[in-house]
Amino acid sequence: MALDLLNVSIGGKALFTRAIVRRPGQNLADGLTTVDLGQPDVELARKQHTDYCEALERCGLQLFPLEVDEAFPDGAFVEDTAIVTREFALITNPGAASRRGETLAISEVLQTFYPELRMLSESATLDGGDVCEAGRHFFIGVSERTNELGASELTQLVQSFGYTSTVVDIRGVPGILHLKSGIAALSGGRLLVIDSLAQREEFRGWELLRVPTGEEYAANCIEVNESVLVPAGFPETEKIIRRLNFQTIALEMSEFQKMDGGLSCLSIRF
Ligand code: CIR
Repeated sequence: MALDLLNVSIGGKALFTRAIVRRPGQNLADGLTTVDLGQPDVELARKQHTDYCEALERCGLQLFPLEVDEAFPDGAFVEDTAIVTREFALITNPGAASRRGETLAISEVLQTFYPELRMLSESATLDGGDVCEAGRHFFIGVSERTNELGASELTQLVQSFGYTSTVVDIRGVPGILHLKSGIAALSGGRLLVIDSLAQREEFRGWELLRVPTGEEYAANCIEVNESVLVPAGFPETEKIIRRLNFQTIALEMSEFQKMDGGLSCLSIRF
């Protein structure tokens, strides 16, 4: 009998079974970035991406790799193009004009799993990096990429499926491109947060784990089934996560960090 891969859970926690990924193209360095860390080395980025994919496989995920498309230098950051839950898949309108066309390839894969793909209205923008799913709650960032209309349309969609949600305006928070550059949800109602978001009203009532100063990049980590993938080189944050009895997998991310990318943005997990 075929296993219903969209509905696997252990102890009530939904497990991911699949991930969509896309290797970085030769022109990765032509992508958008706000940081000044130098040009990425494409061969090293590809090695780091291979290690990332292997880690997802070790966590039990089946990979669905998209073809590299040199028309989209930011194409490896697939997370921004769709919001996928057990109940629905929404194709986003990425906030950067150069990234708009990335959604086509994602739609083609997702329509094989979801009979109907949800869409935003034309003037709504939304990047997946601004969407943080924490159990049955969504934090939705308004940022330089996600506009208020995008956040509001996603709010209506998630609420129609019984999720709760909070909009978090991160415009003006220094050093973060997306909401998930500064927070990560861990099971058990915990949020890993950078200092500049820790005092925000929107997170009251959640157990906050503060990312130590100097390790802010490590706020972008991802819980995948029994493990938490963390960027290598941020030992204090890794210790905080291990103390909660998670097993961690540390991955080198230097070349993606140069392009404003983190662990969450390299896959769509569902
Ligand atoms: C961009 O600026 O759009 C890409 N260079 C990086 C996107 C990172 N996405 C993410 O964190 N979700």
